[in-house]
Amino acid sequence: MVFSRRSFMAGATALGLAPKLAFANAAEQLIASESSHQIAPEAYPATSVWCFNDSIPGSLIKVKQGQKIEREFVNRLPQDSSVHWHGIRLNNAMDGVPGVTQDVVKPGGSFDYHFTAPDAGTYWYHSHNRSLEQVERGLYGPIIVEEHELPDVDRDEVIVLDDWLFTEQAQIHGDFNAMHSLSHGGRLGNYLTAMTLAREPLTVKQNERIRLRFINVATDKIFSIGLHGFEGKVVALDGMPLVEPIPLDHLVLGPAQRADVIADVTTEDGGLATIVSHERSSAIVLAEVTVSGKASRAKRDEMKALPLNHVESPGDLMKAKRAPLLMEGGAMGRLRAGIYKGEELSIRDLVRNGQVWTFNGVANITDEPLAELNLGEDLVIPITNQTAFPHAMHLHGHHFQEVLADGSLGPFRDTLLVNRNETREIAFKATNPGSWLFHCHMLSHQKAGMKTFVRVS
Ligand SMILES: [Cu+2]
Repeated sequence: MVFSRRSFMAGATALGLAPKLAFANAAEQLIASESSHQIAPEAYPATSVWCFNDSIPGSLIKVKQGQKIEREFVNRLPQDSSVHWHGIRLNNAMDGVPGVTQDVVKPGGSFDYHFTAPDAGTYWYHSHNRSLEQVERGLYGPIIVEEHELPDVDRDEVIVLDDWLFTEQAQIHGDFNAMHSLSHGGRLGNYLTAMTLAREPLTVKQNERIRLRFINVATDKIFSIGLHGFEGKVVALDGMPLVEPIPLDHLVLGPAQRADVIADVTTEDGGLATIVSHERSSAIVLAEVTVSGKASRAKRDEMKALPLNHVESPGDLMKAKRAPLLMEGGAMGRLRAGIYKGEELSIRDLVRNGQVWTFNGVANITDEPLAELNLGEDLVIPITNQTAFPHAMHLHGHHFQEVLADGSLGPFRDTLLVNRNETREIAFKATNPGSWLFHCHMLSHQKAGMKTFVRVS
C-alpha cells in the first residue's frame, strides 16, 4: 500500500500517537522579529532591523507551479502585522490585508496562511500593516514559483533591490511621518543595496547563462538598472513570462515590480561585470560580479521565451465596465479639498490627518469600492495622474494588462508605473472573488491616501 505522509499522520492521530508526529507535519513558520544585520559596509555598525526568519531578505519560499504554500506567520514584533503575498493570485482570505481580508496579527499572535501558487515566476511577500515602516525595516522576502519545465540556465539568482534611509550610524531613520517625503516622491534613502539571498557577492564564469530575478522591495524608489558584462533578455515582468522577451537595455523597476532576466556573461575571465543604478547625473555600482573561469560551452543557443502562465485576458473591451481613477494631490498638486472618512476636508485639515493624495477626490480606503464586479466581468480602469509625481499602481489578486495606444493589450503585470500627467488604461477579467486592494505601492503615498479597492462577487 502506498500512502502519503499526510495520510500516515492522520492514521497516527487516530491511534493516539499524535502530538510529536503531528507537530512534525505542521506548516513551516515565518517568524517576524527584531534582529540585527550588517547592511552597510563593515566600517559601520550592524543595523537594527525587523525581518522574517532572522534574515534579510526574509527566507526564500520556493515551490513548483500549482503547489501549495503553507506558512504559520508568527508575530514577535512590537507592532501588529500581517503578510501579503505579492502578485500571487490566491484566495482572498489569504491576501493579508488587515481590515479588508483579515484582522491584524497582534504581537505574540499567529496566523496560518495556506494557498496555491497557480503561476510560475518571481513573487515576494511583505508586511501589509503599517507597510511604510515595516517594509522599510526589512519585512520582506522572495518567492520563487518554479516552472514545470525549468529553462536552460546554469544558475538562478535572486537580486533584491532596496533603498535604505540610514542615520550616520547606519540605523534606519525612525521618522515615518515626514510630510515632505509623504507629499513628494516618497521616503527616498541614502544607501542602495542589490542583495543576493546569501548576501555574498556573485562569482560567475564567462559564457555562463544566468537567470537573474530582480525584485524591487524599496518603499518608494524607482530603480533604473543597468547590467554591464551581460547580454540577454527580459523574459518576465511581475512574475509573468513575456510572449516576446525584450532586449536588455536598462531596466526600470518601480516599487514592488519584478523582472526576470536571462543573460549570458560576456565579461572575459578575470574581469568584473557590474549591476548599476542610474541616478540623475551618475551611476552607482550596486554589485560587482567577479568573472572567474570559462563555462565549457562557448556561445549558447538563442534564448527562448518561458512557458506562459494561464491567465485569462479580458474579452471585448467595448462591453467592459469602466471605472476611471483620477489621482490628485501631493506637493505642487492642485488639491484644494478631499473627502476623508466621509467628510469633506480642506487641504489643511487633510494634511493634519496625514493625508495628501486622493483617488477620485477621496483620501484613503472607504467602504465604497472603486468598482463592483461580477465574477467573469471585465473592467477597464483609465488612470489619470494629475499629480507632479509618478505612482506605482498595484492590484491585488489579479494580473492586469495595459490597453496600449493601438488598442492591443500589453504584458500581464500586477504593478504599473504611471508617470505624471499621463493617462494609462489597464484592463482585467475579474476571475478571483473577494475585495482586492488597488493602491500606490509607493508606500509613503499609500499611507498618505492612495488606496482603494475593487469587489468581485
Ligand atoms: Cu504614488
